Amino acid sequence: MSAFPHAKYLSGAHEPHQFVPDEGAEVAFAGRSNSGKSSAINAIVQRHALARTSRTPGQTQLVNFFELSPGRRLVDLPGYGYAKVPRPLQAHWRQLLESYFTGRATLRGLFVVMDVRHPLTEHDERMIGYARAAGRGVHLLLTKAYKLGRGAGMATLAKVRKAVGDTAGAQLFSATEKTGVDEARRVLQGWLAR
Ligand SMILES: Nc1nc2c(ncn2[C@@H]2O[C@H](COP(=O)(O)OP(=O)(O)OP(=O)(O)O)[C@@H](O)[C@H]2O)c(=O)[nH]1
Ligand SMILES: [Mg+2]
Repeated sequence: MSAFPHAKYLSGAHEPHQFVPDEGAEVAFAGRSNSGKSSAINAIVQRHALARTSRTPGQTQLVNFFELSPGRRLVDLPGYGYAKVPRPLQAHWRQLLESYFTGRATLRGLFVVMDVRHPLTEHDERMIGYARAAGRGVHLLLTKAYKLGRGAGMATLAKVRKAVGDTAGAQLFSATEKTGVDEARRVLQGWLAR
């Protein structure tokens, strides 16, 4: 049974004026394209295909809003850092993300989703910076944890924790192996309960 049996897709925004009304509480997922944001959302919500996933990078091209329960939302942000996206579109997404972070009063926390093999890119650091500047919680998901093996995964986690200090939480995560899903869900529920 899902912790969020009534979760549903609301809408996708290409421009800030299309964001759903800024009421209630919201938690967002940011990360490099193909890092596993949409897969993480589905694992945490325990719904197979709530957010659309793809092998092809650049799948999530809109700011996608999901309702977990009345007034409680998740937001799947467009992935960044995918070189094949045309530059004008990349610039547009960057502006869209900036206006999301600066303007969104109901944003409680941000998950930054990073492939455990490529953590803390410059774009990831920028997202963490936006969220911290806006006074929001940040939690890092190091995804595809099994691709690195347990020892190396733990070593990466220790390095990432050291790098971010007390500005963000961090954990290993695997949507396919269901590692760290309960831990991430607790963080989400903690943010939404406040
Ligand atoms: N092995 C493994 N593969 C994963 C995991 N999470 C996601 N994937 C795979 O990685 C690919 C990308 O996953 P998505 O969830 O679509 O990634 P995304 O970050 O939403 O990508 P964009 O929407 O393009 O930004 C898919 O082929 C997933 O099946 C994981 O935990 N382990
Ligand atoms: Mg996606």
